[in-house]
Amino acid sequence: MGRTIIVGDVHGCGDELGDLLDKTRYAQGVDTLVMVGDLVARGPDSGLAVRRARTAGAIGVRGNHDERVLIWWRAAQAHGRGVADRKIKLSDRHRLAVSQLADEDFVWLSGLPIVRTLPSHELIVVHAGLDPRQAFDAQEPNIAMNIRSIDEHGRPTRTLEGTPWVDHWPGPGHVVFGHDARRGLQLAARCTGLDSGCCYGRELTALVLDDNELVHADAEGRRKQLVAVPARATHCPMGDGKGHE
Ligand SMILES: [Mn+2]
Repeated sequence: MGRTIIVGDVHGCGDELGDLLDKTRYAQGVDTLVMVGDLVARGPDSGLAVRRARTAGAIGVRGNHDERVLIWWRAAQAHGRGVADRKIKLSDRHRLAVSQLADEDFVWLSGLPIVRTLPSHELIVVHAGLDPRQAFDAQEPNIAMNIRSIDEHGRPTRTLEGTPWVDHWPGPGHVVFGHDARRGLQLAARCTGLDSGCCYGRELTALVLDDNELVHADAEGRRKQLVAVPARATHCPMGDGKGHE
């Protein structure tokens, strides 16, 4: 069997995804390619990003931005694109993303689950994180796609206030996620955060594991399991973290 390559948030950076597949020497049909979600928006070409992942045979989980464009697509499927444009309020970046995506891309995005496991690596993959009050397979989708922290009352929040959710996850399993470019790479004992901010001009990062290999428990060992490529440009300014996305 081949390796498992788990890729952080691509956010429309299709060229950098190509660079990362080259650098890791991804072998389609041999290796397993797993996306942590948020393939669309912010970067220059959401269509290229999803097409690259899709045609490379990737699996993955759904991110909050993927879900946003899927809300538009479901309305377009049900009522037509004109009605969807009127009824579904999209930001400029999501409107650009839906214009770049083909039907095949939407179908592929719509097949992404909220949480998935990679049993041979004892991993759980989710876009934003897990509510520590619930089992990994009983998560509320909006929390799993948006959480960043646990607030002072012990509740999940999408903001950076409180403490990172990774500090609260009791296990079992090791969780690989994205979504939190402001905190960047997170190498906690039971969790690995892979959003290294490619769309903001930083890096696109993958966790690369051999067949049945487990993640290193310590951060130094885990760094050796990471492969990254630099962003080709600063595609988007980073917000203040107070917005809802
Ligand atoms: Mn996200």
